[in-house]
Amino acid sequence: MKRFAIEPGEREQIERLVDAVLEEYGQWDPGHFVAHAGAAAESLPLRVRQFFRRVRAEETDVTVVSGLPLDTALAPTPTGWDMAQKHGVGHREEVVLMLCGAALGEPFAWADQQNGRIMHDVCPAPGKERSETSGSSTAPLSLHTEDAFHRCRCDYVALYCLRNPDRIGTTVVRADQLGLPERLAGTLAEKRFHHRPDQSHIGPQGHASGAAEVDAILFGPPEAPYLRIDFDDTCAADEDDHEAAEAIAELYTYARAAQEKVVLAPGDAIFLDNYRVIHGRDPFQPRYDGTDRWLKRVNLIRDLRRVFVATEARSRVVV
Ligand SMILES: O=C(O)CCC(=O)C(=O)O
Ligand SMILES: [Fe+2]
Repeated sequence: MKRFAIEPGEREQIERLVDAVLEEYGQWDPGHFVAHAGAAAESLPLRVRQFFRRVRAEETDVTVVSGLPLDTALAPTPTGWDMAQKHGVGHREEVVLMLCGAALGEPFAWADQQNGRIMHDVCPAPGKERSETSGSSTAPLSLHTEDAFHRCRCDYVALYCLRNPDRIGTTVVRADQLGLPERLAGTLAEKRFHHRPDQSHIGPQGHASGAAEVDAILFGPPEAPYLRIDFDDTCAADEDDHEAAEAIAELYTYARAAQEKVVLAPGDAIFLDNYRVIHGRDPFQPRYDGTDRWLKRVNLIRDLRRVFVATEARSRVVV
């Protein structure tokens, strides 16, 4: 886990960069700007760019950057991502997250998530309180790696906090901290698990992008392991495989024991390595009065070609 504080001079430089981006690209459209974001991110302060290079090289599991610029005239929190899309709110913060994200990876999106938008809004939505989507509130968002079911799942989830008045925690479990016994790690490393799509990818017709995969939960370098798991949607591939089902339950116990909490403050951005960290969110009571918790979110992948190969198109939107 690494923390990085933006200094006042750096914040001013970033604010000027946001002004320049908004001026140069006219009507703000993240879907259009994204192709230019990597080049624009070269104008972030040098210390910031160097920091993100180190995060990438060292595979830092959890990174929190604080003191990023926030608009003093920030709009009220929308009641759900669809309202955010309709009213187009938090543009300056979208530029900030797009630039920081592009300093770490390549932003991309999902056709069936938030209408294919590249920049998501994470805020409570009426009727979604107990859903397994980012619009939930009174039910906790249970532990998951993002889009665990898909081979194109992101390398990083980037979240930028605009409001968090009740100091609601983002929960994180770092793979390095799990301390799994060898026997359990061995079972989890076998391809005995079905990674099913989560609710956020299932539309009214029950469609989900990409076939669900049968794979391991634990993989990669044993000294710094990778994982893919969604405790709501990962199950034993064979329903008679009780050992696999038991291994998921055991992993959950270890995950809960290793769980940490990061409370994001306005102006904080968190970058979760989606191969090294399981995450979720504590429950809270929504108010729907414009003051609710509100994050911007973007998915980042290290190599855009993984997306091009999966979609068979030079597109940043996975269909
Ligand atoms: O709201 C949070 O802190 C985390 C939400 C989440 O899991 C996500 O947006 O991917
Ligand atoms: Fe998530």
